[in-house]
Amino acid sequence: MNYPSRVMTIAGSAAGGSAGIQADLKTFQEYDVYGMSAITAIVAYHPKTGKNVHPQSIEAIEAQFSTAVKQVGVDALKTGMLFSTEVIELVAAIISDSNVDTVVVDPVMVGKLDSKLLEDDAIEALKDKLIPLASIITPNIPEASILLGGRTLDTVEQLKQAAVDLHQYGPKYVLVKGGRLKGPAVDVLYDGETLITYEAPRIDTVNTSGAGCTYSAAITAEMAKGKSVSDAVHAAKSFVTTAIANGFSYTEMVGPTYHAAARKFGEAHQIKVKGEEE
Ligand code: PXL
Repeated sequence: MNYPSRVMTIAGSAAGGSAGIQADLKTFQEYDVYGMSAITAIVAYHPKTGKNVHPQSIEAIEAQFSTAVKQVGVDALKTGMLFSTEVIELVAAIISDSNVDTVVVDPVMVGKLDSKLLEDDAIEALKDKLIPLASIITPNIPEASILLGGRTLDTVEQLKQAAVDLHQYGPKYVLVKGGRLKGPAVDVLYDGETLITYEAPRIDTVNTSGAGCTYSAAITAEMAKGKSVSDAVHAAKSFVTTAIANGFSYTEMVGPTYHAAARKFGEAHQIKVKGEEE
C-alpha cells in the first residue's frame, strides 16, 4: 500500500470547529493526507471571565511536535495561530532542526470575531525568524498590511506590490489574499520573478469562518501530494471557494465554511489564472 503523506499543523484549537486546528484536520482528511497537530493555544470564549485565548505551554507544544515526528514522521507542515514570540521562536527552531522542506506559514493575527491571535510584539519574530523559513506565506489583506508596517491595500495593483515587497522577507513564495476587496476574489502569488493572479467569483455570504485556515491547509495538502506551489494554490483556491459557497450558519454567529463541500458537491468553481513576469 502507498502510505498517505504525513502533514502536521501547528496552530490554535478553535472550539467552534470552523477554523484553526479543526479546519486544518478536516481539510487534511478531505485530501486523504495523514493529519497531525500541535496545539499552541485553545481559542474558546468563557462567558463569565470573557477570556478567549488559553495559551499552551512551550513544553506542551514541543512535546506534540516531538511525538508526531517519533511516532509517524512529518513530510509537510503548516503554521497558523502561534500567539507569542516565544512560540514563534520555538517553531522556527523546530523547523530549522527538522528536514521538513514544505513549510506553509499562514500569518494568523486576528480572528473573525476580533480575538487577538498574535501578540503585537510577536510581529517582529514572525518577520525575522519564521517567514524566512517558509516555502510560502499566505497573508490576507490586514495581515499583509501589518507585515508591511501599516500600508493601505485597496487595489489588486497594491496587492501585487505587497507580494513583491513581502518576498524580500525571505519566503520562497508569497500569496496575498484579496478576498476582502470588492469585486471578484483575487489572490496574488509571487516567487521573486513571476506574478500570478487567481480569480474566483465573489460569493455573497457571511459564513466564511475558517476560510483562511482551510485555504492554507489545502495548499499544504496539495504540496505534500507533490503539486508545484502554483498548481497547489490553484487547486486549493477552487477547494476553498467551494467550501465558502456552501458555508452555513447553525446559530446567529458567523457560520463555518463547509470543509467537505468539494467532495460532496464537486469542484464547481473555476479559477481564472493569469501570469506575468515582474
Ligand atoms: O480564522 C483565524 C483563526 C485561526 N486559528 C484559530 C482561530 C481563528 C479564528 O477564530 O480561532 C485558532
